[in-house]
Amino acid sequence: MLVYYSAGESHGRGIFCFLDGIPAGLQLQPEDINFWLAERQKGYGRGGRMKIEKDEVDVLSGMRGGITLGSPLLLAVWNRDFSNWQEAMDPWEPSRGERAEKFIQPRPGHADLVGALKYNHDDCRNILERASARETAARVAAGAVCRKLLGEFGVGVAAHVVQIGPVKADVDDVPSSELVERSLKSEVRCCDPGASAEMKAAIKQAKQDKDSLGGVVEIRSWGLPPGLGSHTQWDRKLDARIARAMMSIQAVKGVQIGLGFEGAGLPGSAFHDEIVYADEAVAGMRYRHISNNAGGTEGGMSTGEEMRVRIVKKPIATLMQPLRSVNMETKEPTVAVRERSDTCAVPALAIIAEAALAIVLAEAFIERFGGDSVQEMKRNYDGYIQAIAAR
Ligand code: EPS
Repeated sequence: MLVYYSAGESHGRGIFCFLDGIPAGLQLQPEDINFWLAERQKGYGRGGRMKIEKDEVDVLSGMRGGITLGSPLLLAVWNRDFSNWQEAMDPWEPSRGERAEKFIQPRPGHADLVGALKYNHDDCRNILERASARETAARVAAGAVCRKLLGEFGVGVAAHVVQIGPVKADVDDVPSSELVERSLKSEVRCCDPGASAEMKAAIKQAKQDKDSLGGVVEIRSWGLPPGLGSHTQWDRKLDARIARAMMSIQAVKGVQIGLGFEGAGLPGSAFHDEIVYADEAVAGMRYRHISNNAGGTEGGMSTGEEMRVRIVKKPIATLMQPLRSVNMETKEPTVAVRERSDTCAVPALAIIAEAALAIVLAEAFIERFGGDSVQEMKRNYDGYIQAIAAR
């Protein structure tokens, strides 16, 4: 069992991550986590907040001498901006200071309105602080640990941006082995240099127009053995678990695996991936598919083929030219609150979604090859691979 939870408010003390179930003996360096935290902060289209923060992990429990202990990991990413919000965010004293003003003009598309009603708050800040995508720092920290565990088994995970606003990239043929290097070079995390330049221009234009942009990210994973997840129950299906993890990322509105929605227009004979028996085994598998429209899962289990997932993020809800709203005190028509924000956070989504996939895959690995230590997991993994290779 792998349990991931987070805590923390956007302008509170910090963002915290509880990760229980990582086996003992996983070697970690601060850079294994800090590299991804820093990457998440980058990307063209971010606002002023990222100039304030310099996210770094503080390991509060679960490690000693550079290895995991098998006990719960508690990871903290402290908010530098807290020093500016201390009086407004004090846990004991009533909110005071220049940032204490009540937030009563909910933004369309944000959690402000429904959250304030549901939790009976008269200040939408009590909702937005936790709804904020700042929470994704925790996900990236947890994902970095999970990515390291997957790496022990030769599994890689990478993501790249394939669309921002109306600009689509031509990247279907980019091999996964090049994805990390090529996407990290681009300010919008896109492997197509021509599209990258157009995406940047689209973000610049949106900023000038006081608007925001969404987009599409593709996440891939390779080196997976067949048989992660299970067909036997709805909540054991790997694809269902991936979809849930992706939809839980702030502002994500859709997920597809493999051809997904594009598959609707194809007949079965063109959609399904034919099976061959190959000379060479990959992760123990000699049965291969000659295409991969399924995107790496069949029957809720990994097939051994590359995993391909796409997700769509809606445009950011905070607009510098705000949409119509209602004053929650007077009930009079007004416009939504205008807060400092990003114009586009799709490049950051690539890093976050990669982490989300790593968490789900690590969970499935631990479930399938479970052991108290990495060494024990490896013995279990090797036994399974040998059995599959003999089939
Ligand atoms: C966010 C609003 C902005 C973003 C923030 C998410 O923060 P602020 O309100 O402080 O300007 O920068 O993202 C992060 C802080 C982050 O670390 O990704 C929102 O409302 O969701």
